[in-house]
Amino acid sequence: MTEEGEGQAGRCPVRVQELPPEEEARLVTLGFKGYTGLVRTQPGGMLMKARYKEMAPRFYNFDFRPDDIVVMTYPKCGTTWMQEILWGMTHLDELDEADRLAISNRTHFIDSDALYRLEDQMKDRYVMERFRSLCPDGRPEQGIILQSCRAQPPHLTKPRIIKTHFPLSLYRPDLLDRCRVVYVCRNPKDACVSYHHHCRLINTYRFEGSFEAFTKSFMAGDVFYGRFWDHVAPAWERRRHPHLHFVFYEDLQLHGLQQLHELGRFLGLQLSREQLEMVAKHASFPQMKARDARVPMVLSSSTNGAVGGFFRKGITGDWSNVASAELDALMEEWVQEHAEPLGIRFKYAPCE
Ligand code: PPS
Repeated sequence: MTEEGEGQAGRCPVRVQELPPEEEARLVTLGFKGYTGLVRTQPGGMLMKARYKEMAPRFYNFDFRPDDIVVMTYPKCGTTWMQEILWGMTHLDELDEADRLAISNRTHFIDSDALYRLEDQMKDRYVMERFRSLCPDGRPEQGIILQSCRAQPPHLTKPRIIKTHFPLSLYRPDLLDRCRVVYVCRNPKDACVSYHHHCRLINTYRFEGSFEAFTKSFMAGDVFYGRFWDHVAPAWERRRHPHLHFVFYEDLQLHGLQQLHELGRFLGLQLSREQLEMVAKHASFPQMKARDARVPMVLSSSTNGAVGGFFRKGITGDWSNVASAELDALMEEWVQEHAEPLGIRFKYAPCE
């Protein structure tokens, strides 16, 4: 099998094991109706679709380029917002293009090749057109997005903006020496509320249980991408690496322009205040939500429209609207147990 990054690629040490049928059945009973054919990784403890097993070496050894910008997040922590900010910063002269092409098609969500069924991916007209034109000899089963991303001509185009929810531990340890990574983190309470909504929305997960059952599964790492802390901790520990920029969703909301200024500096871009304001407006929640209504993102999996949309509320503190006092106490204990040793202090209110 040809692996990404041949030549310099190392052996892929990621171990991938099928979830025992009784464990899958337990999760289905809790309400995760779409949880069939799952695997768990070591390291990372990541829960994923079985397709990941054959693809793991391609992700691990993916050939990142020095000018790539990788957006890495645990799900629902502000990925799409950051994708739009980064795309805006690197396409200041062509922001209108966002009205023609959804953000999912202006960037590369490489996990898609493990997360979604091939037949669902092949229904996405834009994705397939891009794949056929960039990779005329490509074989879809070897990863449509991975191959399209790899085939994007270097030097002729802007930097690739690559979205991934896979944690650092599932990539080669020298990832940060090879490209820049923007890591976005959100307080786990609001991330959990947002993830609950997402799992009801997307049919890959098809969650039909209670919020309480979801929250307990979230804390146990029995949701796609596994435990929140296994994802956040490795990035947090490397936050001083010159190629890693660690951002909190809440800070983006509270100190938007300051955060964009620091992000621009990290990327080596000289952006004026007017340009930063332009990007902030371009990536604001109302603009992104309205744009999505005109040019919808294709999520490569059918959605349950009755549940609402992807751009839900975009606020900090929604947890307090939905969690009972008992559930909050449970979550708070769990947060303190893990956040304190790391020295992370999360913000839970819109104006802390
Ligand atoms: S995903 O599916 O994991 O890629 O989702 P992700 O993009 O990480 O997170 C989705 C949540 O981010 C909110 N969002 C925003 N908040 C503020 N400003 C902007 N521009 C913005 N864009 C997206 C989105 O509404 C989801 O949060 P919730 O709390 O569900 O509204």
